[in-house]
Amino acid sequence: MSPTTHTSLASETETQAKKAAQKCGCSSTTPQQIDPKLQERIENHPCYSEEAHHHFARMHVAVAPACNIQCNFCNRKYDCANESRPGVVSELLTPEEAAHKALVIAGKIPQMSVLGIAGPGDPLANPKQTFRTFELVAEQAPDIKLCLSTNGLMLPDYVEKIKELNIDHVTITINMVDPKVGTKIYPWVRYQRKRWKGEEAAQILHERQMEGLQALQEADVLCKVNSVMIPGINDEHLVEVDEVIRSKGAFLHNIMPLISAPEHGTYFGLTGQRGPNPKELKALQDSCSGNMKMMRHCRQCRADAVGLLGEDRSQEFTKQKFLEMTPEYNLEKRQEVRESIQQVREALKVAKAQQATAHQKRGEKVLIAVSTKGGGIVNQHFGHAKEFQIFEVDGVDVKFIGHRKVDLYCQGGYGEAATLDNIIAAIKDCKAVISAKIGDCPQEMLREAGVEPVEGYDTIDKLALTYYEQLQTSH
Ligand code: CLF
Ligand code: SF4
Repeated sequence: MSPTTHTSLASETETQAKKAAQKCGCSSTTPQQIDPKLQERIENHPCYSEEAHHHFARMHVAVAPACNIQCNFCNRKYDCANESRPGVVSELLTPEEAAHKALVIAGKIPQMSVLGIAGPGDPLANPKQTFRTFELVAEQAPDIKLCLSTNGLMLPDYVEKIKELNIDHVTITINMVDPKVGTKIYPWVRYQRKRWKGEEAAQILHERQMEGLQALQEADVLCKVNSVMIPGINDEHLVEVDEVIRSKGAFLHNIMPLISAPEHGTYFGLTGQRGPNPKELKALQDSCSGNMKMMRHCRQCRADAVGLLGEDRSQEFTKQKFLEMTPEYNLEKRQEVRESIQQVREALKVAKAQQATAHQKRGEKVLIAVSTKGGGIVNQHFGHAKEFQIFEVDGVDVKFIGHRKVDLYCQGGYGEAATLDNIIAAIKDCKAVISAKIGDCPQEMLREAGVEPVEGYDTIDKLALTYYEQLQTSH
């Protein structure tokens, strides 16, 4: 998307949001629940702020091939499964190529606010490439936030370096705090030139992760913890993991579902270990949510992901393509785009507050699916959705609880019946699906499946609450 396209999308979104706000005439904004200084640090980070993920994009650069542990949900032919979708292979880059790519994308997608290194192996098992990349990007594009994701084994050795380079966001994948559970997840760990197995291996990893987490807190680096939910192995245990990491200062917990397709050739895939279904995942996230923020909008993206979290633009920027592109990084233009996004966000906040005034009667919670291209607006046709965002609505709050990936229904002018069946299966626990437009055939089939098709083009909050109100009065 060019800067111009983005600006027009922004103003279109802004107009929609402002219009919605004006209709009810309310001007108050939603109060922030976290410390304003902290809020500022996460404000434009699409992973650390759920609200930001509707507006800001991230990019990953695949500069880190080696790994120092083995996870049973990972096949080394593919990218690190701790922060990416299993079965995906990224093109490896040198730090110089990675910095070039960052500058190209910063020009083409000015709402890209974060550069992350998350693989294809473990970034801290490749410290030279990882830190060189961050150095080059920080020198040439100072407004891009730097983000690192690691299994934590080598983290205690690099916290100082992380601080020095102003890497303000670090993710550690922590799947256990009990080495006995760890033996079922990690067959080995390579540490201090030795390969450790069994409980010793899990013990080393656990101690290093805890030490790293503590050191990040002391250094005032924001830390998110990712955990892979593996039913029957660590699902119940993750409640304890959540408590421990919270007590040690983690800012955000992201519990992701295990993906274990046999064709990915992972140990879990080949032994028939299943992943959780959306209901199980939500139940665990709900039971862990306590005082700590829970991330529910993770898309388990690739080690070379580019774009908003719900979109994958990596194929527009393959190595062959981006090396031929001239970087058009322009700080001034990027700031203008940021300001226009800020206006949209303000307008959305006003619209949200206005909805809060208009809807004050809580009722039974229902799930609603929404198709959106981002910006907090229902602005996508049903047939163009590659995912549906799922909201839990109770008449007052419209809470984002996750997403469901689907195959595209509209295939160049006609709809695929089999695809429609799969889409309906993916959202059949929802009372309604709201899209900018829904064709007659899907409307009929959705109704038959008990999912009400609703057309609308406005803020997600407004359409969801209006539908909820209609639902209540029709009962
Ligand atoms: Fe990348 Fe990770 Fe940084 Fe985000 S991803 S390194 S924190 S910029 Fe985000 Fe992607 Fe989920 Fe990761 S959606 S897989 S949590
Ligand atoms: Fe694979 Fe990442 Fe685990 Fe290493 S840390 S084995 S790359 S999932």
